[in-house]
Amino acid sequence: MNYKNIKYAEQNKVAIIQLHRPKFLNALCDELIEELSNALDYANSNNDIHVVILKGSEKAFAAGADISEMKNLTLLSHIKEDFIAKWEKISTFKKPIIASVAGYALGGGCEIAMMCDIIIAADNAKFGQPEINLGTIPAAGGTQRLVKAVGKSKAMELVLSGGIIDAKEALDFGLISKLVPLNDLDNQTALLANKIAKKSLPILMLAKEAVLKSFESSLKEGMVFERKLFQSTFALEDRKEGMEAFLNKRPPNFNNN
Ligand code: DAK
Repeated sequence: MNYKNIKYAEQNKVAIIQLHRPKFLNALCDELIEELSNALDYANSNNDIHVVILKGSEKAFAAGADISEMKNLTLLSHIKEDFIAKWEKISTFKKPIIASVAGYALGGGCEIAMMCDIIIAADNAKFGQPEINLGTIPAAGGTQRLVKAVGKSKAMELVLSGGIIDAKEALDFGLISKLVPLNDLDNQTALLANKIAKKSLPILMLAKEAVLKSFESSLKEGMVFERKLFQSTFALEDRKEGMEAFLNKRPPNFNNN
C-alpha cells in the first residue's frame, strides 16, 4: 500500500495507522482522510486484525482539518458534496480503535480522537475545538461527542472560547482514559491493544456495538439491545470455548467462530 499522508503497519493482531503530514502538524487534508478511510477498510477486511491504533507524531496527533483546503469552500460546495462520509469511516468502524494522542488534537483532530473507542494521551497532549476562532463551528461531532464526554459546561467552554485543555484536564473531565509520559505512550498503547487483541473478534465487535448503542438509546432500549447481543454470543463457538477454558483453568483459545 502506497500512502502519502499516513503510515500503515501490522503487529500481531494490531494495525497501527500513523497520521504522517509532519510539515502541517498532520492537518487533515482530503487526501489524508481518503487514505485513512482506505486503510480502515483494509484493516476491517483482514480477519487477523482485531484492533486498530490511530496515532500521530510526538508534536501533533492532528491540528485539525486543513484550513488551506477549507478556506475556498462555499455553501454550495458543501451542499453538493457531503464531506462527512469519509470522516465517519472512523466512527462506524466495527473493530475496536484506540486513539494514541501526543501533542495537538485540535478541531477535526480532537473529533477523530473522540470517534475512536478509547483515547490514551501523552502528558504533552492538548485538546480543543478552536473552530470559533476561524469564524465557524465544529463539523465532525465536536459539539455532540464532546458534550457526552466532558459534560455540557466544559464542552460549551471549549466550543465557545476556542480554548485548549491539557492532558491532565482531559483526564479529569473523562475525555481520555489514561494519561502517560510521552516516552511511554507507544508502549502503553500497545499493551492495551495487545490485551484487547487476544479476545475473540466477533465478541469484541458485539461488545463495542453494545456500548455504542448507549449513545443513541434510552436505558430501556439499550438494555433490550444488550440482551439480544448477549444472547447471540451463545451462537458462537468462542463463547463456549471461553467458559470451558475458565472451568478447566486454562487460557481460552479463541478462533473467531
Ligand atoms: N490546517 C492547515 N495547516 C495547518 C494547520 C491546519 N489545521 N495547523 C497547522 N498548520 C500548518 C501551519 O500553517 C504551518 O505551516 P507553514 O506556515 O509552516 O507552512 C505548520 O502547520 C506548522 O504550524 P505552526 O507554525 O502554526 O506551528 P505552531 O507550533 O506555532 O502552532 C498550532 C501549532 C497547532 C497551535 C497552530 O498551528 C494552530 O493553531 N493550528 C490551527 C489549529 C486549528 O484552528 N484547528 C482547527 C481547524 S478547523 C468537516 C470535518 C472536520 C472539520 C471541518 C469540516 N466536515 C466533515 C465537513 C474540522 C475543522 C477544523 O479542524
